[in-house]
Amino acid sequence: MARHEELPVPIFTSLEPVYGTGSHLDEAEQRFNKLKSKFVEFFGHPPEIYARSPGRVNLIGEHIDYEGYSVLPMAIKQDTIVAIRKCEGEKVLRIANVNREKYSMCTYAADPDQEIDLKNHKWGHYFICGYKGFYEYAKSKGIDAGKTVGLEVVVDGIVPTGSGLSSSAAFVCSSTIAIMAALGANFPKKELAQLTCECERHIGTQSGGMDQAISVMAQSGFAALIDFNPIRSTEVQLPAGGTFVIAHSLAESQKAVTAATNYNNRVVECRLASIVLGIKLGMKPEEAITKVKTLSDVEELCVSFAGKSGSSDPVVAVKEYLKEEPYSMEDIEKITNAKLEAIFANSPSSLDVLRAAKHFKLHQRAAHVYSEAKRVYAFKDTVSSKSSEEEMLKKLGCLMNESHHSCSVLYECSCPELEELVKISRDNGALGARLTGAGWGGCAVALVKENIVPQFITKLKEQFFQARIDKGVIKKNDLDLYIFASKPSSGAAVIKF
Ligand code: NG1
Ligand code: MG
Repeated sequence: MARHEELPVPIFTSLEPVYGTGSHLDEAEQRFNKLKSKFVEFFGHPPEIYARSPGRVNLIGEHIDYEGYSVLPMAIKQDTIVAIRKCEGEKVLRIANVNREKYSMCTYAADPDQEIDLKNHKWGHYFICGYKGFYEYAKSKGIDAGKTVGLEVVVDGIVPTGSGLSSSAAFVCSSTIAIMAALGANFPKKELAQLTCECERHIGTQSGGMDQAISVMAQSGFAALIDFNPIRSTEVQLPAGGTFVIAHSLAESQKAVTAATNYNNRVVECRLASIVLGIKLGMKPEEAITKVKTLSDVEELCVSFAGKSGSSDPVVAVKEYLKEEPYSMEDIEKITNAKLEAIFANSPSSLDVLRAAKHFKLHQRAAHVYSEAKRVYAFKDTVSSKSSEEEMLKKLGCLMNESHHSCSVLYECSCPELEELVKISRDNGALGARLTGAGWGGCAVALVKENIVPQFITKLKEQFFQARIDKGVIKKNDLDLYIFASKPSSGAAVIKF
């Protein structure tokens, strides 16, 4: 039997297979009805087909997907739904949103080769990522995508934006799948995961592939271990007695805007750390510069070095060969024998990083990546071990706490609000709590025993959110958008009523 990721995106004729039954289904039905009536209101006729793709919470494995290491997220119920219709006449893409006040209609030419105007950020750009991605993929596979046609689109996203829950991937994946369905194609899920990851990079972040992979491939009831190169997803059954509670720090992280100093900066630091490690461990500088792209590329060298001291831990090589003090650009150029600007000449977003950076913390970033990669496997091994549920939950909580500490101290991607939220979570009985997603704002995720979830949520509302309600940062009625328990939800789907 084919693995599920080899199969195409499922096409359903009702909402039940996606949203289950009960209040969830009722809510979904209302949203789809509203989406359809907005479509009629904007374009004068109903859509042909719908697509949906969920956000995700990463349980462990932060900032390591782009270094080639496996991660362990689960899909959440919040998703983006897209209604679409081809229009043969005008070659225009009209992208509207049910929330017209916040997101006004964006119009683009129906041209797959158009460049995205990064200096002028618009919400519709994420749709264009998917649009370009669809045609790039079709071209690379020799699939005839037919003549380009105009598209009418309405979007409704309920994954909170800038929250580390991957509203962007939910939007890019649902858009790509809607385009694919409207044009009568259907690609295997793992190909879609790869192509949506690549096409989201048109927005200017050098992202890894975690978000798109889980959004496309998630299976209801399971978290997933996602491996890269090639992309693969393995279901992970979480212990029934634990619940993951997601809470928003209310600091919004605008990744597309802060890329040069935050996200892309870390990607560049990891690349430099891997090149320097490669050279210190015997590679010629030119060889390291051309061949080494990620820390996983030099892991074997690191491990064989560590082996001499009886260890198998690549962090041993990091301690030996990367100094703790930040590197200046000149420090690194002495080692690489090349200008950093030349090394990154083909990557405009990396050149932005070089211009913005004062120094590079190679030791800390590499130590985080190698240790976090190990924690992912420890997490996976713990849930599949024979330990009692009590012990299992305790161990998972510890791993989450260690992950947070590493993100906060070594990777420096936390912020005061996240630190406060994580502390309050632990003080109120969380077995573990950590920032989730890219960080610098957004959400924390806490592992909480099932039987204390309601009181845990009440305590967080009192101790973290109440002061923010008093200051008018959020409205009391919206609280459930900012703190909620989450079960593993299902992945992307096409819906044709
Ligand atoms: P968020 O910020 O949650 O969308 C980002 C990246 C992931 C991963 C995490 C950090 C994108 C689309 N996603 O997630 O690939 O690197 O940060 O673990 O950039
Ligand atoms: Mg994102």
